[in-house]
Amino acid sequence: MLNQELAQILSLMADYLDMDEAFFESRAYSKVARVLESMEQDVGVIYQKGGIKAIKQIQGVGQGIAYKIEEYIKTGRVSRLGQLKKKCPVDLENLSRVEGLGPRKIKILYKKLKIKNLKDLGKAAKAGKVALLDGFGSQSEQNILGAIKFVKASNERFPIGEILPLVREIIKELEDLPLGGQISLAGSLRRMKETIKDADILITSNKPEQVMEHFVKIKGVVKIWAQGKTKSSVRFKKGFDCDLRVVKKKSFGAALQYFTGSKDHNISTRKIAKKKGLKLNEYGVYKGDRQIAGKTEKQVYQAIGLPYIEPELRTNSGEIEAGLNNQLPKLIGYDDIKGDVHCHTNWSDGRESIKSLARAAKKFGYQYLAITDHAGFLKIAHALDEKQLIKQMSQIDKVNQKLSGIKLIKGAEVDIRPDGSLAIEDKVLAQLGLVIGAVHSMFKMNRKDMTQRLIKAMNNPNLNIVAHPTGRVFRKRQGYQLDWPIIFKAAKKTRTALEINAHTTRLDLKDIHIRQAIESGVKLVISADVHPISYLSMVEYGIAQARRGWAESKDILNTRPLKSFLKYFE
Ligand code: DGT
Ligand code: CA
Repeated sequence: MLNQELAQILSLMADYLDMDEAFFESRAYSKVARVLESMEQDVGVIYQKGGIKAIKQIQGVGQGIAYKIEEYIKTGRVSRLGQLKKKCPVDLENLSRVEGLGPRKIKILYKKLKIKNLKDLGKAAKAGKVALLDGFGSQSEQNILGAIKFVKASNERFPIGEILPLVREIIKELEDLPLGGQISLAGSLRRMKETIKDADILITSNKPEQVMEHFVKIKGVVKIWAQGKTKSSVRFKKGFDCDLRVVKKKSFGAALQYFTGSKDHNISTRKIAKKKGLKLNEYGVYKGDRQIAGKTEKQVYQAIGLPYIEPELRTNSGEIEAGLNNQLPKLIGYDDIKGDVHCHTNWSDGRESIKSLARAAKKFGYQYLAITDHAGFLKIAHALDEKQLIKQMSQIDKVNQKLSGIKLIKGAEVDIRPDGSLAIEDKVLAQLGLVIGAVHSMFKMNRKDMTQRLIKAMNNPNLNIVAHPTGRVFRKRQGYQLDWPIIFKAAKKTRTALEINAHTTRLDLKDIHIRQAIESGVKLVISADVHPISYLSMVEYGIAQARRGWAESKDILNTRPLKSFLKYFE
C-alpha cells in the first residue's frame, strides 16, 4: 500500500510543480507516480532490501525523487511538498478534482481571484466572477458549480477498492493475535458496497481488553476516538474510521446480522421477527427471554423464517420478499470468472507484453484472455490504427501457438465516435475475435444524443461489448445520462453485451443497472480493464457489483468456457 500512498504524494507534487512552472520536474514526478501505482513490488520492501540504490533502479527515479521516497519511507512525509504548498497555498488536492480544472487553471483562479479552496471557488462562481476570466466563460462556470457538489459528495465516502485491502490487513493482524476467536467484516464493507464511509469489524474473544489494546496500536492509526471493552473506534491515516466490536460467541451471528445491515434490511428483518412473536436484536432471536438463535447468521435467518441472505443483497430492495418466496437468486460466485475480456498491453497504454500478461492470467487461474488494446483516435492511450492492429493480430497468433493452458482472443477497445460510428474500419474489425466499443470523448452529450450514439454503435455487427457504459469515474466524472430501456432493448436485439468494469475507480455498470439489464434479458461481462498485471485481481469488485445487481453465473458471459463465450456473439 506504500506504493499507492507515495504515488498520490508524487502526483500531488507534480501538480504543485506544474503550477510553479517547473514543467520538466513536474513531468518526472508524475511519471514516477504512474510507475509506482502499477508496480507489483512494495517500495518499502525494495528500500529495506537495497536502500536508496535500489530505489534509484525504479523506472524514472533519479537522485532527487529517490531521496523524497526515502524521506517518506522513514518519516511518513515529504518536506518539499510542504515547501511547495507554502509557495502556492491552494488546496490543489480538492480543487483539481473539480472536472475541467488542472493546475494551470487553478493558478489563474488563485492569481486573479485569490481562490484557495472549494469554498472560495463556489463563492466566486456563484457571484459570476469565474465566467469573466480568460479561458473560462459562463458554461464553464456552470460546470464548475455542478462539479463542486460532486466533489463534496464524493469526499465523504471512499471507493471500496481503496479501503478493503487495508481492512483485510487489519483483520489479518487481529487474526494473528493469540487472543481472538471468530472475526469478520461487517457493515458496508461486508455488503461490498461500492463506496464506504467507515469500516466495521466484529470479533469474539475472552480477552477483550488485550484485543483492544492491540487494535488501537495497529500501524496506520492516527487517532483513537474511543477505546472500550466492547467497542473501540480509530481513525486511519488514509482518512477513514474503523470500529471494532467484541461480541459474545453465542451472539456472534446475531451481531453480524445486525452490524452488516443495511439499516433498512435490519428494519425489515426485525418486523418479520415481530410478526412471528419473536424479538430480533444484536444479541440474538428471542422468544420471551429465551435466546432461540444467535450463534450463526444462518440460524438467525432461519429462526425468523428466512433462508440465508447473502450480504451483497441486504439492501431492502426485494431480497426479503424473494427470500420468503424461495426466489432468491443463486448469485455468481467469486471464482466463477473464466477469463478477462478487457486487457491492455504495452502495444497501447498497458504495461506488459502480450506474453507476460497471458502468463500472469494463467497463473491467476484464467482459461482465456482477450487482448483489447485501445484502437482508434485516443492519442493519450496510444491507440492503434488499422495497420498496427493487423500487425498485433499476427503477433497474438504467434504467442497463442507457444502458450499452453490459456488462449488469447484477438480483440480491440475501439473508440466510439460522437456520431456512433467506430473509429476503426469495419473490414479490420471483422477480423478480430472480440470488439469492445467505448466512449472516450465528448462526455457531455445530452441523454438523447448519447443514447443514439451507443445505439448506432451497437447496431454495428462487429461490436460485441460496450465497455464502462456510463463513463463515470469516482471522484472525477459523473457518468453520462442514458435512456436505459432503449439501451437494454438494443443490446438484447443486437446481442451486444454490456460490461461491468471492475476497476475500482469505475465500477460501471452500477448495481441498479445490472439488475435492470438482467431483467431485460441483456448479457453482461465482468472485466478488470487490465493495464498492469495487478489489476487482474480487481475482478473481485466487479463480481461484487454483479452480485449486488442480483446476477447469476448464467447472466455473465465470461463465466462460460471460451467456446461458448464466443458463440454468444456469432
Ligand atoms: P457506511 O459506513 O456508511 O459505509 O455504511 P454501513 O452500512 O457500514 O453503516 P454504519 O457503519 O453506520 O453501520 C453499520 C451497520 O450497523 C449498518 O449497516 C446497520 C447497523 N446499524 C447502524 N445504525 C443502525 C440503526 O440505527 N438501526 C439499525 N437497525 N441498524 C443500524
Ligand atoms: Ca460502516
